[in-house]
Amino acid sequence: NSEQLQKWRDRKYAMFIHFGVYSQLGGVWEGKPVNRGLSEQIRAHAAGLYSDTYENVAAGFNPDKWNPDSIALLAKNAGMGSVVITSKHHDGFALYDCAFTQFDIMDATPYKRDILKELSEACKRHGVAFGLYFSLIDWHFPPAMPISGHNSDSIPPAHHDYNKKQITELLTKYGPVTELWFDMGSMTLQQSKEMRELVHRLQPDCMIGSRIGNNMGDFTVMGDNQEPDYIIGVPWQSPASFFHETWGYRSWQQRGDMRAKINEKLTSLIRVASRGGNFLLNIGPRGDGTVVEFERDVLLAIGQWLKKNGEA
Ligand code: FUL
Repeated sequence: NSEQLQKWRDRKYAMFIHFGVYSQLGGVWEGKPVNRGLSEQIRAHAAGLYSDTYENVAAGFNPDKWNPDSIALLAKNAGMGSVVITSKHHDGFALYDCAFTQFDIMDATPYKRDILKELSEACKRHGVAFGLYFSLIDWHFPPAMPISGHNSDSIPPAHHDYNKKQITELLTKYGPVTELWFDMGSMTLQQSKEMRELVHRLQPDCMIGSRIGNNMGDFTVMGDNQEPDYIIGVPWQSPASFFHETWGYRSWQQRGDMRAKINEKLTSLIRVASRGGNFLLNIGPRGDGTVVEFERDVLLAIGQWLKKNGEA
C-alpha cells in the first residue's frame, strides 16, 4: 500500500547484515585464503564443499559475542531506519529456528538461540524496522539444483514448496517484516506470483524486492554495488558492500584508509538518497558475532555527519 511504500522510501538508509556459517570461516579454507568469489559463498568457491563437510563448520559456529541490542543500536546511531539480515543465504543454513530443516541455528550449531527472534525483538525495542534477506537457491536442500553458476537456476517444485514453508515461518514468527529481499534463482512467472501472494497474504505491509523475479517486486533492487546515474520513477534500492569483493566476513580483507572509506560511502548515500533511492549498506560480522571495528567506525562517522547536518 502507498503508506507503507512512503515509509519505506522515507527510511532512505538501511543496514544489510550478512551473517551465517560462512562468517565462521572468514574467507579461509584449510588455512588458505580463498580469493575466488564472495566469502559468503565460500562453500561453492572452496572447491565445492559437500554438505557434510560444511555441516562440520556449522558445528563450530558459536557466535556467543553476538549482541542483538548493540546491532540495533549501531543501526540507529548510524542513522539507519532498518536492518535486513540473511535469514538463509545460498549455503542453505537457516539463521533461525526452522521446523523444516536440521541445518539451522538450533539443530546444527552449539549456539542454539534463534538469532532472528532476538534481533527482531531488539529492533522493536530500539525503533528500528526489521527486514529479511532470503536466498531462493539453496546448496544444502537435496531436491534443489546443485551448486552451480546459480544466477539463472530454476527452482524445482519440491524446492519451491520448501521455500514457501520457510517464508511462511519467517512471516508468522518474527513480528512485522518490513521488507523481504529475495535473491538469486529464477522462478517461473507462476512461482513468483505465488510467492508474492503468499508474502502479501501473511503481511500486507511487507515490501518485496525485485529479485523475486517476473516484475513481482514492490521496489527495484539495483545490481550489487550499482547506483543509477539518473532518477527513476519507481521505488528503488542500491545494495552496497564495504569492499566489492565480499559481503560475508573476510578475515584477510585489506581495509585501507578509514577516511577514504567514510567519504566513499557517505558520497554514495547522498547520491542514492538525493535520487530518491534507498541505500542498503552491508556489514559482515565475524563468526563470534562481533562487528568489525572498521565497519562500525565508518557507520558511526556517517551517523555523526547525518546528525550534524540535520538528516537523522
Ligand atoms: C548477491 C549474492 O549472490 C551475494 O552473495 C550477496 O548476497 C549479494 C547481496 O547478492 O546476489
